[in-house]
Amino acid sequence: MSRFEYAPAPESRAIVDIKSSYGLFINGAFTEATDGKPFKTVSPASEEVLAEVSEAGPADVDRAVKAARKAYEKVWGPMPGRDRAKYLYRIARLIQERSRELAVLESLDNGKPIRESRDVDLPLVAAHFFYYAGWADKLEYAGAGPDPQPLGVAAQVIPWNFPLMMLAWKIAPALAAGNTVVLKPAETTPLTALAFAEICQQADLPPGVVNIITGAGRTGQALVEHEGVDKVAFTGSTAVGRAIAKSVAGTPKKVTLELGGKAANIVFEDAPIDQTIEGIVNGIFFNQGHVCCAGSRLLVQESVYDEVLARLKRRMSTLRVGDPLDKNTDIGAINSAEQLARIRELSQIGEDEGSERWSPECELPAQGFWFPPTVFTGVSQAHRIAREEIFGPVLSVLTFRTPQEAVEKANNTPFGLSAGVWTEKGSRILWMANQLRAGVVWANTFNRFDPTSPFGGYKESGYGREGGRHGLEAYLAH
Ligand code: TAP
Repeated sequence: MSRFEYAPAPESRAIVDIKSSYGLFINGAFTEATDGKPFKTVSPASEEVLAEVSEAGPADVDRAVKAARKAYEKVWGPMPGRDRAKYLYRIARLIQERSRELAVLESLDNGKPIRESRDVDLPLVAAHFFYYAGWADKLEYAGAGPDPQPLGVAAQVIPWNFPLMMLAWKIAPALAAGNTVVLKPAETTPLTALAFAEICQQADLPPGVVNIITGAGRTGQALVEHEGVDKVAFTGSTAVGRAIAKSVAGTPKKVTLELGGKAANIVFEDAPIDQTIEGIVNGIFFNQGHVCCAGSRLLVQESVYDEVLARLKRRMSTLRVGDPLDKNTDIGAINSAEQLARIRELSQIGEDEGSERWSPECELPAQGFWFPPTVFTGVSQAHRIAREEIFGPVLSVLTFRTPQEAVEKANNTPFGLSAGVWTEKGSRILWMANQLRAGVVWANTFNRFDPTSPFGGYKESGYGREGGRHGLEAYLAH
C-alpha cells in the first residue's frame, strides 16, 4: 500500500482556536492542576501536538468532587426544574451556534471524518441537550415515582470514540434530573470537553454544576473511587467496566456501565440489496469502526453470499481514506497508535487462524495512524476476530442457512449491545428482534441514534440505559 504526505485542509482548521495549554475546569473556572503532570493531545491524522492538557491528580479530583457537592446542595439540587431547563436550553443553543467549530475540533482531536462530526455527532449532541432540557420540569413522569429525587454528585468517565456525544449522553440527563457532575474525558480526546467547559461559562451555568477534569485512567479511577461520589456512569471497555463494578461494590454508589460489543449484522436472502450494502458499510466503517455497537460480524444467508460479498467489495473500493477535515473523506484516522496496534494485532491473528483478508487498493497518508477498510471471509465462530471487539474498520463475515441458525450465531457472544436485521419480511423482523439478546436491534438500517431511544446492553455489554425516559432513571433515586 502506498503512502502520501498528509496536509490538513487549512480553511477549516482556521475556524478553531486551540490554546497551547489547558487547565482543569473546576467550580466554574479553569485552574492549574495541583498534583499531576501535563500531557499532550495529538491529531491522530498528522501526529501534530494540538495542545498540552493538565492531568488531574487525587487532590484535583477531590477539589472537583467538593465543588460539585457544594453546587448540588446549595444551587442545583434545590433549583426548580423549569430553571434548570433554561440552562440546558441555553447550552443546547450555544452548541448549535458553535457546532462548526466543535465539529472541526472533534475531527482534529479524534480523527473522525468532518462529514460525520458535522452531520452526525454535533446535531445529536445538541439534540440530546434539547431533549433532556424538556424533561427537567417533568420528572414526575420519568418512571421513578411521584416525587423523584436526584442522586447527588455523578462521576462520569467516557471514551474517545464519540467524545462530545458521550459527554452529552452523560451530562444532559444528569443535569436535567438535578445532579451535578465531574466528567473525565478520554486521554486522547480532551479538547471538545474543554470547549464544552467554555460553553458552560458562556451559559452562566452556576459554578460547580459541571466540572471537567482531564487525565488518563488513574484520574478516572480516583474519580470513581472518591467517597464523595453518589453515582458512577462509565462508557468504555468491558475490562475497565468490570474493575469499576468491583471497586464500587459494597458502597452506596449507583452505577451504570456502557461497555463493548460484537454486533451481528444479519442479511437475509430477501434483503433490499443496495440498501443493505450501504448498511453494512455504515455498520462497520462509520467512525473507522470505533463504535461499541458496530456491525462487526456480518452474517449472510448462504444463498446470497457471493452476490453480497462481490457488491460489498466493489463498494469498499470506492471508500476514501484520509484527511478527516476533507469533506470527501469516508474513513478518517485511527484514534491512537495503541488502538492501531490492537487492530493490526487482531487482524494478523485473523490471518493466522486461517481467515482470508481483503482490503481495496488504497493510499494511506505517510504520517498519522491509518488502517484500510478490511473484510475477513472464511471466518468461523471460534476465531478471535469473530469473538473479540476489534474497534476498527475490520469486518468478519460468517454465513447461515436458516433464521434459527442466524439467531444462534448472533447470540453466540459474551456481548449484547446491538444487532441489525436486513429482510423484506416484517414478521421476520419482529421474530428476530425477540430472539436476539441485544439492547438495540435495527431493522433495515444501522447505527441510527436518537435522544428519545434508550440505548444499552445485555450481558458483558453492561447495564443501565442511556437516552429517552430510561436515561433519566439512572440519575434519580427510586
Ligand atoms: P477504556 O480504556 O475503558 O477507557 C474509557 C475511559 O475510562 C477513559 O476515559 C479512560 O481513561 C478511563 N479509564 C481507564 N482506566 C480506568 C480505571 N481503572 N478507572 C476509571 N477509569 C478508567 O476504553 P477506551 O479504549 O477509551 O474505549 C473503547 C471501549 O469503549 C471499547 O471497548 C468500546 O466498545 C467501549 N465503548 C462502549 C460504548 C457503549 S455506549 N457501550 C461507547 C463507546 C465505547 P484513558 O482514556 O485516559 O485511559
